[in-house]
Amino acid sequence: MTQALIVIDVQNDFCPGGALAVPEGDQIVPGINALMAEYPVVILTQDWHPAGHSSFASSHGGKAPYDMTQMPYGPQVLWPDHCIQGSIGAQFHADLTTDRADLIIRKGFNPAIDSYSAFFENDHSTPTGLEGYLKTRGITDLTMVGLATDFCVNFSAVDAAKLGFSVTVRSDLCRAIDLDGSLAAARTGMQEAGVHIIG
Ligand code: VGL
Ligand code: ZN
Repeated sequence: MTQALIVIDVQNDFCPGGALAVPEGDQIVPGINALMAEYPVVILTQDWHPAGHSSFASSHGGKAPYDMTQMPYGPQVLWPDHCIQGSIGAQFHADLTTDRADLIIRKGFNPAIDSYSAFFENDHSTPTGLEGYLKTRGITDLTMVGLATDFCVNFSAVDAAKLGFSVTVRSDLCRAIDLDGSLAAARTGMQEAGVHIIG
């Protein structure tokens, strides 16, 4: 059994003051840094969108942030412009320890498809490559922390469980956006997928 800590999207735009700020998003940083010491493998993910990305409300005439739209792959929340490749907002929070990361996986770079999950784009079929990376390294157990509980952590945890990993989410080291009950739905979905939620 080999364990990895997956730190999801602890980036400036998801922290207070950022473009898509998650309440208290910055408060989890010290705890995540401390937790890294307990894992032999640490992986970071980074939301990484080109300007004009299809998940941005600004790319859809007449739509406002947090409206829904229909994409070829299903319903999609439209977001404020965030985590644009190379921007300050896309950088990791300045206090996050990044030195321990064996791998930084970027996602959401396909202009036409959002990617909440670290494993698959939102079409649920285009892989990011993370599954192969973990399996070829013999990693079987994943602990996930980061932002946001109800979107990228949720999608990553559920996909990982479906792929056969043992998955634990440390909810004390995550924070949520919570749109229209999305946090409660995410918790139920993760539990149904066999994800262990602790903290
Ligand atoms: C995320 C919305 C849009 C996340 C990323 O990291 O949870 N949420 N892009
Ligand atoms: Zn995004």
